[in-house]
Amino acid sequence: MSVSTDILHYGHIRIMQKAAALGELTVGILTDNVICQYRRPSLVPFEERWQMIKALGFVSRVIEKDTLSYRPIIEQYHPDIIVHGDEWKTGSKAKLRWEVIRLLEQMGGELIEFPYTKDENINALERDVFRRYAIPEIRRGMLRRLLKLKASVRVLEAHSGLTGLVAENAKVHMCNGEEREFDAMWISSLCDSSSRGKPDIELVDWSSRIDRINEIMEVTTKPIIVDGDTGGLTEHFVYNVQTLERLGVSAVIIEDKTGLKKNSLFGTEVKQTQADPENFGEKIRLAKHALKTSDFMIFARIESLILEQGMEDALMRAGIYVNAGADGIMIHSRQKSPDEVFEFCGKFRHTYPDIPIVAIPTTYNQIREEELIAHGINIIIHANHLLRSAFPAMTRTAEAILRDGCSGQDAEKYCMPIKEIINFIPVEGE
Ligand code: SPV
Ligand code: MG
Repeated sequence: MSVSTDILHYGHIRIMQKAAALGELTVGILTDNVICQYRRPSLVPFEERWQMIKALGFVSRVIEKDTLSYRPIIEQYHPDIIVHGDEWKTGSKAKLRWEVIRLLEQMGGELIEFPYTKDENINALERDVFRRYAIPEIRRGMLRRLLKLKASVRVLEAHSGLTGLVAENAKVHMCNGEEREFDAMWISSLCDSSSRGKPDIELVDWSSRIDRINEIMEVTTKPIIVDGDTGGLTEHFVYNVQTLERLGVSAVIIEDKTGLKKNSLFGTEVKQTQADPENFGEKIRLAKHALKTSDFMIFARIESLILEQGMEDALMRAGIYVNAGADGIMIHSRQKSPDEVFEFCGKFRHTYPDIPIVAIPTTYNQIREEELIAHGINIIIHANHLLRSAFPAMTRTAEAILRDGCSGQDAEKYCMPIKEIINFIPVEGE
């Protein structure tokens, strides 16, 4: 059998006892990395999950399972029987199941499936466990864990409770059986400001931004990366990072600009001033010093390519910021091609093989995740897409109502049924 659960309930015990009744039971414990291939990082680390199963008297042997596929284990151990709950007959694990059936046919052996116990108590227990991801102490450290466990972290912007729920729940089933979700959320300054009808110039004050972050955190569980603009005055930033840390935010990214900040996608079309790198490094150093946990991360965002200051400038700044204690570097570009970002990554990686690199591929958005990952990018942020997709839809609907003189014609076609949106919003206690 293979087990990945964080907690053991009578459903698990029951199925393991049934398996043990068939012979000597070996349990494969899924490693933390493998779990991340199909769901969130486990709350209980591998070693503890291992001890938990090993302590069960009816388990003869515990082994490490470091692939989702059963192939290596079947080839190495030649089991007479593989036991599994019958829930994998459909859904994302059905492919794994067929592979097991084929391999057992070839190598001799049998798949025995027991009904998967699901009752109200177990559902409630599993819901309770899941809700732990929202606890600030747990949520805060999740980004660091993801960075350790996954080649890259996939992030989507959220600027309200509703968009937070979209980022939290969006899921697609890929042809290869993989279930894809976003790992984390980005609270973009552009989207936060724009959704309030304000320009992206650090006009929305920190208290309002923190209200928005709270609004999103209240209804979601995924880790949060906050766009901290320039970080403002160092004297203020050292307080603001502590607030974010206490809330359970995982990271803040601040950009090395000073004075009136404008959105980076304007580039040199508007007047923007890059900060003195030593001063910016000092802002990071002092903010890191103010933190109380090692979970919270501060990323330095380099605007040299945006402001056409050249690759050498970007690399020089990266060195200063890393030495000041930055937990990672965000390299921004507004080119259609990723070439300058890739060049930066190659050169930066030469000196800093392990420092996370963040990219926001808004303009070079034809490049697939795999290619960004292959160039050493660890966090990929889709920075404004929920806002940009909602806005044209809203405008189209507003214009349709004006044109038709009622909302029952074209506008209605553009809208989802009220029931669907109501059902999308979870209700506590139901
Ligand atoms: C944001 O999303 O607010 C960003 C990214 O800072 S960008 O708009 O590309 O500058
Ligand atoms: Mg921004």
